[in-house]
Amino acid sequence: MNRFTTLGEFIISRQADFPYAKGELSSLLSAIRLAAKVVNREVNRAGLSHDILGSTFQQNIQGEVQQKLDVYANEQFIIALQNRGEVCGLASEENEDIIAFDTPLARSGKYVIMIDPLDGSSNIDVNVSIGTIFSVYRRKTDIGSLATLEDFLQPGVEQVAAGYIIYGSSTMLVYTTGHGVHGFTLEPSIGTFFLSHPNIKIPEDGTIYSVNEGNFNSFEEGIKMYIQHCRSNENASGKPYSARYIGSLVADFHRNLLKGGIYMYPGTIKDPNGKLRLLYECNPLAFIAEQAGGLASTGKQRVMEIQPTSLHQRVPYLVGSKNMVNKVVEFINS
Ligand code: AHM
Ligand code: MG
Repeated sequence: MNRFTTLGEFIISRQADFPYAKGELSSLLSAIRLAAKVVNREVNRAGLSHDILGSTFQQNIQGEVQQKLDVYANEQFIIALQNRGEVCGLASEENEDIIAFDTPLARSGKYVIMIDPLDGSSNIDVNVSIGTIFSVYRRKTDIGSLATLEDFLQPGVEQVAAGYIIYGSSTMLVYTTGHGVHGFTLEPSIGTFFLSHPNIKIPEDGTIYSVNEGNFNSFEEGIKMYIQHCRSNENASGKPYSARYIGSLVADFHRNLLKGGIYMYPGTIKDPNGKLRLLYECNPLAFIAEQAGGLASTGKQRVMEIQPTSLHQRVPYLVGSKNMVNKVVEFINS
Protein backbone atom coordinates (compact mmCIF):
# COMPACT_ATOMS: atom_id res chain seq x y z
CA MET A 1 0.00 0.00 0.00
CA ASN A 2 1.34 3.47 -0.88
CA ARG A 3 1.51 6.05 1.82
CA PHE A 4 2.39 9.72 1.82
CA THR A 5 6.01 10.76 2.10
CA THR A 6 6.95 12.40 5.39
CA LEU A 7 8.69 15.78 5.53
CA GLY A 8 11.82 14.11 6.89
CA GLU A 9 11.89 11.55 4.06
CA PHE A 10 11.25 14.24 1.48
CA ILE A 11 14.10 16.47 2.67
CA ILE A 12 16.52 13.56 2.59
CA SER A 13 15.39 12.58 -0.91
CA ARG A 14 15.91 16.20 -2.06
CA GLN A 15 19.33 16.66 -0.45
CA ALA A 16 20.72 17.83 -3.80
CA ASP A 17 18.38 20.86 -3.68
CA PHE A 18 20.50 22.23 -0.87
CA PRO A 19 24.02 21.61 -2.09
CA TYR A 20 25.91 23.24 0.75
CA ALA A 21 26.51 20.35 3.10
CA LYS A 22 24.72 17.09 3.61
CA GLY A 23 22.25 17.03 6.46
CA GLU A 24 22.32 20.77 7.25
CA LEU A 25 18.96 21.67 5.78
CA SER A 26 17.48 18.53 7.19
CA SER A 27 18.65 19.45 10.69
CA LEU A 28 17.56 23.08 10.35
CA LEU A 29 14.12 22.19 9.05
CA SER A 30 13.67 19.55 11.68
CA ALA A 31 14.27 22.22 14.34
CA ILE A 32 11.61 24.38 12.69
CA ARG A 33 9.28 21.40 12.39
CA LEU A 34 9.65 20.60 16.09
CA ALA A 35 8.97 24.18 17.21
CA ALA A 36 6.01 24.35 14.81
CA LYS A 37 4.45 21.29 16.41
CA VAL A 38 4.85 22.73 19.90
CA VAL A 39 3.37 26.08 18.83
CA ASN A 40 0.59 24.26 16.99
CA ARG A 41 -0.37 22.44 20.17
CA GLU A 42 -0.68 25.74 22.06
CA VAL A 43 -2.51 27.49 19.21
CA ASN A 44 -5.06 24.69 19.17
CA ARG A 45 -5.81 25.02 22.88
CA ALA A 46 -5.57 28.82 22.99
CA GLY A 47 -9.23 29.28 23.91
CA LEU A 48 -8.92 26.96 26.89
CA SER A 49 -5.95 28.31 28.71
CA HIS A 50 -5.82 31.58 30.59
CA ASP A 51 -2.04 31.15 30.69
CA ILE A 52 -1.94 31.38 26.95
CA LEU A 53 -4.89 33.47 25.78
CA GLY A 54 -4.73 37.23 25.76
CA SER A 55 -2.22 39.97 25.98
CA THR A 56 0.90 40.35 28.08
CA PHE A 57 0.12 44.07 28.16
CA GLN A 58 3.69 44.69 27.11
CA GLN A 59 4.61 46.36 23.87
CA ASN A 60 7.12 44.95 21.41
CA ILE A 61 9.58 47.22 19.67
CA GLN A 62 7.07 48.09 16.93
CA GLY A 63 4.86 49.57 19.65
CA GLU A 64 2.30 46.76 19.39
CA VAL A 65 0.88 44.91 22.36
CA GLN A 66 2.43 41.46 22.39
CA GLN A 67 0.14 38.48 22.72
CA LYS A 68 1.27 35.71 25.03
CA LEU A 69 1.35 33.29 22.15
CA ASP A 70 3.73 35.57 20.19
CA VAL A 71 6.15 35.46 23.06
CA TYR A 72 5.71 31.74 23.53
CA ALA A 73 6.21 30.99 19.83
CA ASN A 74 9.29 33.22 19.71
CA GLU A 75 10.82 31.32 22.62
CA GLN A 76 10.05 27.94 21.08
CA PHE A 77 11.73 28.79 17.77
CA ILE A 78 14.77 30.26 19.53
CA ILE A 79 15.17 27.21 21.78
CA ALA A 80 14.80 24.80 18.87
CA LEU A 81 17.24 26.65 16.61
CA GLN A 82 19.99 27.63 19.00
CA ASN A 83 20.98 24.10 19.89
CA ARG A 84 21.49 22.57 16.47
CA GLY A 85 24.80 23.94 15.28
CA GLU A 86 23.53 25.10 11.88
CA VAL A 87 22.33 28.55 12.91
CA CYS A 88 24.68 31.16 14.40
CA GLY A 89 22.05 33.83 14.93
CA LEU A 90 18.41 34.75 14.67
CA ALA A 91 16.37 37.87 14.08
CA SER A 92 12.72 38.04 14.99
CA GLU A 93 9.81 40.42 14.77
CA GLU A 94 9.64 40.16 18.55
CA ASN A 95 13.25 41.24 19.28
CA GLU A 96 14.66 44.67 18.61
CA ASP A 97 18.18 43.40 17.94
CA ILE A 98 19.62 40.28 16.42
CA ILE A 99 20.33 37.38 18.73
CA ALA A 100 23.84 35.99 18.18
CA PHE A 101 23.98 32.48 19.65
CA ASP A 102 27.10 32.42 21.78
CA THR A 103 28.17 28.82 22.16
CA PRO A 104 31.06 27.17 20.30
CA LEU A 105 28.56 24.93 18.46
CA ALA A 106 26.35 27.83 17.39
CA ARG A 107 29.29 30.04 16.41
CA SER A 108 30.30 27.32 13.98
CA GLY A 109 26.88 27.55 12.30
CA LYS A 110 26.88 28.68 8.67
CA TYR A 111 23.39 30.14 8.57
CA VAL A 112 21.28 32.92 10.03
CA ILE A 113 17.52 32.74 10.27
CA MET A 114 14.85 35.40 10.38
CA ILE A 115 11.41 34.66 11.72
CA ASP A 116 8.04 36.14 12.34
CA PRO A 117 7.15 33.58 15.00
CA LEU A 118 3.41 34.25 15.02
CA ASP A 119 2.09 36.51 12.32
CA GLY A 120 -1.47 37.79 12.38
CA SER A 121 -1.47 37.68 16.16
CA SER A 122 -4.47 40.01 16.43
CA ASN A 123 -6.42 36.99 15.16
CA ILE A 124 -5.37 34.62 17.94
CA ASP A 125 -8.20 35.42 20.31
CA VAL A 126 -10.89 35.04 17.66
CA ASN A 127 -9.94 31.62 16.31
CA VAL A 128 -8.72 32.76 12.91
CA SER A 129 -5.74 31.23 11.09
CA ILE A 130 -2.30 32.53 12.00
CA GLY A 131 1.18 31.60 10.82
CA THR A 132 4.93 31.47 11.28
CA ILE A 133 7.25 32.78 8.55
CA PHE A 134 10.97 32.01 8.21
CA SER A 135 13.88 32.90 5.97
CA VAL A 136 17.39 31.40 5.90
CA TYR A 137 20.64 32.95 4.62
CA ARG A 138 24.29 31.93 4.60
CA ARG A 139 26.22 34.10 7.04
CA LYS A 140 28.61 36.76 5.74
CA THR A 141 30.93 36.82 8.74
CA ASP A 142 33.57 34.19 9.44
CA ILE A 143 32.54 30.85 10.85
CA GLY A 144 33.52 30.72 14.52
CA SER A 145 32.79 34.41 15.14
CA LEU A 146 29.62 35.89 16.61
CA ALA A 147 26.90 36.72 14.08
CA THR A 148 26.53 40.45 13.36
CA LEU A 149 23.88 42.63 11.75
CA GLU A 150 25.75 42.33 8.44
CA ASP A 151 24.72 38.66 8.28
CA PHE A 152 21.06 39.67 8.35
CA LEU A 153 20.97 42.70 6.04
CA GLN A 154 21.08 40.68 2.84
CA PRO A 155 18.75 41.07 -0.14
CA GLY A 156 16.07 38.40 -0.60
CA VAL A 157 17.80 36.98 -3.68
CA GLU A 158 20.43 35.57 -1.29
CA GLN A 159 17.91 33.41 0.59
CA VAL A 160 18.82 29.72 0.64
CA ALA A 161 15.50 28.59 2.09
CA ALA A 162 12.22 30.13 3.18
CA GLY A 163 8.86 28.93 4.30
CA TYR A 164 5.83 29.30 6.48
CA ILE A 165 3.62 27.31 8.77
CA ILE A 166 -0.10 27.98 8.68
CA TYR A 167 -2.10 27.06 11.76
CA GLY A 168 -5.43 26.78 10.00
CA SER A 169 -8.23 24.25 9.63
CA SER A 170 -5.26 21.97 9.25
CA THR A 171 -1.64 22.84 9.97
CA MET A 172 0.69 23.01 7.00
CA LEU A 173 4.37 23.67 6.47
CA VAL A 174 5.30 25.07 3.05
CA TYR A 175 8.92 25.67 2.03
CA THR A 176 11.30 26.30 -0.82
CA THR A 177 15.05 26.02 -1.26
CA GLY A 178 14.88 27.49 -4.76
CA HIS A 179 13.78 24.22 -6.34
CA GLY A 180 10.02 24.59 -6.33
CA VAL A 181 7.57 24.93 -3.48
CA HIS A 182 6.39 21.97 -1.46
CA GLY A 183 3.61 21.75 1.11
CA PHE A 184 3.20 19.29 3.99
CA THR A 185 0.13 18.75 6.15
CA LEU A 186 0.35 17.78 9.79
CA GLU A 187 -1.40 14.55 10.73
CA PRO A 188 -2.19 15.63 14.28
CA SER A 189 -2.87 12.22 15.77
CA ILE A 190 0.70 11.06 15.11
CA GLY A 191 2.41 14.46 14.92
CA THR A 192 3.93 13.94 11.48
CA PHE A 193 4.00 16.26 8.47
CA PHE A 194 3.19 14.44 5.21
CA LEU A 195 3.79 15.70 1.67
CA SER A 196 0.33 16.80 0.52
CA HIS A 197 1.11 19.58 -2.01
CA PRO A 198 4.19 18.74 -4.09
CA ASN A 199 5.51 21.35 -6.51
CA ILE A 200 2.92 24.06 -5.92
CA LYS A 201 2.32 26.44 -8.85
CA ILE A 202 0.31 29.63 -8.48
CA PRO A 203 -2.14 30.25 -11.37
CA GLU A 204 -0.84 33.02 -13.67
CA ASP A 205 -4.20 34.75 -13.44
CA GLY A 206 -6.41 34.77 -10.39
CA THR A 207 -9.80 36.13 -9.43
CA ILE A 208 -9.11 37.06 -5.80
CA TYR A 209 -7.75 40.37 -4.50
CA SER A 210 -6.78 40.79 -0.87
CA VAL A 211 -6.21 44.25 0.57
CA ASN A 212 -7.40 46.25 3.57
CA GLU A 213 -9.90 48.38 1.63
CA GLY A 214 -10.53 50.45 4.74
CA ASN A 215 -7.33 52.25 3.74
CA PHE A 216 -8.62 52.92 0.20
CA ASN A 217 -8.76 56.71 0.53
CA SER A 218 -5.12 56.94 1.51
CA PHE A 219 -3.72 54.69 -1.23
CA GLU A 220 -1.81 56.19 -4.13
CA GLU A 221 -3.68 56.71 -7.40
CA GLY A 222 -2.29 53.60 -9.16
CA ILE A 223 -3.49 51.29 -6.37
CA LYS A 224 -6.93 52.92 -6.35
CA MET A 225 -7.17 52.46 -10.12
CA TYR A 226 -6.12 48.81 -9.84
CA ILE A 227 -8.74 48.15 -7.12
CA GLN A 228 -11.39 49.75 -9.37
CA HIS A 229 -10.14 47.45 -12.14
CA CYS A 230 -10.55 44.42 -9.82
CA ARG A 231 -14.12 45.49 -9.06
CA SER A 232 -15.00 46.06 -12.74
CA ASN A 233 -15.91 43.86 -15.70
CA GLU A 234 -12.80 45.11 -17.50
CA ASN A 235 -10.33 42.77 -15.82
CA ALA A 236 -8.95 39.50 -17.23
CA SER A 237 -11.93 37.46 -16.00
CA GLY A 238 -14.55 39.82 -17.43
CA LYS A 239 -16.39 40.14 -14.10
CA PRO A 240 -15.55 41.54 -10.67
CA TYR A 241 -12.89 39.66 -8.76
CA SER A 242 -13.71 38.38 -5.28
CA ALA A 243 -12.43 40.43 -2.33
CA ARG A 244 -10.98 38.16 0.37
CA TYR A 245 -9.05 39.59 3.31
CA ILE A 246 -8.45 37.66 6.50
CA GLY A 247 -5.93 40.12 7.93
CA SER A 248 -3.51 37.28 8.51
CA LEU A 249 -0.77 37.47 5.90
CA VAL A 250 0.13 33.78 5.87
CA ALA A 251 -3.50 32.74 5.49
CA ASP A 252 -4.25 35.32 2.77
CA PHE A 253 -1.03 34.42 0.95
CA HIS A 254 -1.62 30.66 1.23
CA ARG A 255 -5.14 30.88 -0.20
CA ASN A 256 -3.97 33.02 -3.11
CA LEU A 257 -1.00 30.71 -3.75
CA LEU A 258 -3.30 27.73 -4.18
CA LYS A 259 -6.21 29.46 -5.92
CA GLY A 260 -4.62 32.38 -7.76
CA GLY A 261 -4.87 35.95 -6.54
CA ILE A 262 -3.04 39.02 -5.36
CA TYR A 263 -2.28 40.22 -1.83
CA MET A 264 -1.51 43.92 -1.40
CA TYR A 265 -0.28 45.98 1.51
CA PRO A 266 0.60 49.24 -0.24
CA GLY A 267 1.87 52.43 1.31
CA THR A 268 -0.65 54.88 2.72
CA ILE A 269 -0.43 58.63 3.26
CA LYS A 270 0.47 58.03 6.90
CA ASP A 271 2.75 55.03 6.28
CA PRO A 272 4.32 55.34 2.83
CA ASN A 273 6.10 52.00 3.25
CA GLY A 274 2.98 50.15 4.35
CA LYS A 275 3.03 47.82 7.31
CA LEU A 276 4.84 44.63 6.41
CA ARG A 277 8.48 43.94 7.22
CA LEU A 278 10.91 43.21 4.43
CA LEU A 279 13.16 40.67 6.11
CA TYR A 280 10.87 38.21 7.82
CA GLU A 281 7.49 38.77 6.14
CA CYS A 282 7.95 40.05 2.58
CA ASN A 283 11.14 38.34 1.38
CA PRO A 284 10.34 34.78 2.43
CA LEU A 285 6.87 34.90 0.87
CA ALA A 286 8.34 36.62 -2.22
CA PHE A 287 10.79 33.71 -2.60
CA ILE A 288 7.93 31.22 -2.35
CA ALA A 289 5.74 33.22 -4.76
CA GLU A 290 8.51 33.43 -7.37
CA GLN A 291 9.37 29.76 -6.99
CA ALA A 292 5.70 28.95 -7.59
CA GLY A 293 5.65 31.10 -10.77
CA GLY A 294 4.28 34.30 -9.20
CA LEU A 295 5.79 37.71 -8.48
CA ALA A 296 6.42 40.10 -5.59
CA SER A 297 6.96 43.82 -6.12
CA THR A 298 6.84 47.08 -4.21
CA GLY A 299 5.29 48.66 -7.29
CA LYS A 300 8.66 50.10 -8.26
CA GLN A 301 11.06 47.25 -7.62
CA ARG A 302 11.31 43.48 -7.28
CA VAL A 303 11.05 42.88 -3.52
CA MET A 304 13.92 40.37 -3.40
CA GLU A 305 16.37 42.87 -4.94
CA ILE A 306 16.01 45.48 -2.19
CA GLN A 307 19.22 46.00 -0.22
CA PRO A 308 17.99 46.12 3.40
CA THR A 309 19.21 48.97 5.57
CA SER A 310 17.62 48.00 8.89
CA LEU A 311 16.29 44.89 10.57
CA HIS A 312 12.66 45.87 10.90
CA GLN A 313 12.23 47.98 7.78
CA ARG A 314 8.86 48.00 6.03
CA VAL A 315 8.12 48.00 2.32
CA PRO A 316 4.97 48.33 0.19
CA TYR A 317 4.05 44.80 -0.83
CA LEU A 318 2.24 43.34 -3.85
CA VAL A 319 2.48 39.56 -4.16
CA GLY A 320 0.73 36.76 -5.98
CA SER A 321 -0.28 35.69 -9.47
CA LYS A 322 2.11 36.94 -12.15
CA ASN A 323 -0.39 38.69 -14.43
CA MET A 324 -2.13 40.39 -11.51
CA VAL A 325 1.10 41.75 -10.02
CA ASN A 326 2.21 42.93 -13.47
CA LYS A 327 -1.13 44.68 -13.91
CA VAL A 328 -1.00 46.61 -10.65
CA VAL A 329 2.62 47.61 -11.34
CA GLU A 330 1.45 48.90 -14.74
CA PHE A 331 -1.23 51.06 -13.06
CA ILE A 332 1.26 52.40 -10.50
CA ASN A 333 3.75 53.42 -13.18
CA SER A 334 1.24 54.75 -15.76
P1 AHM B 1 1.65 41.47 12.76
O1 AHM B 1 3.02 41.06 12.32
O2 AHM B 1 1.67 42.48 13.85
O3 AHM B 1 0.76 40.30 13.05
O4 AHM B 1 1.04 42.29 11.53
C1 AHM B 1 1.05 41.72 10.26
C2 AHM B 1 -0.36 41.46 9.86
C3 AHM B 1 -0.46 40.59 8.64
O5 AHM B 1 -0.60 39.25 8.99
C4 AHM B 1 -1.72 41.08 8.01
O6 AHM B 1 -1.77 40.82 6.65
C5 AHM B 1 -1.68 42.55 8.30
O7 AHM B 1 -0.93 42.69 9.48
C6 AHM B 1 -3.04 43.11 8.52
O8 AHM B 1 -2.93 44.48 8.80
P2 AHM B 1 -4.23 45.41 8.79
O9 AHM B 1 -5.01 45.03 10.00
O10 AHM B 1 -3.68 46.80 8.82
O11 AHM B 1 -4.98 45.13 7.52
MG1 MG C 1 4.07 39.80 11.52
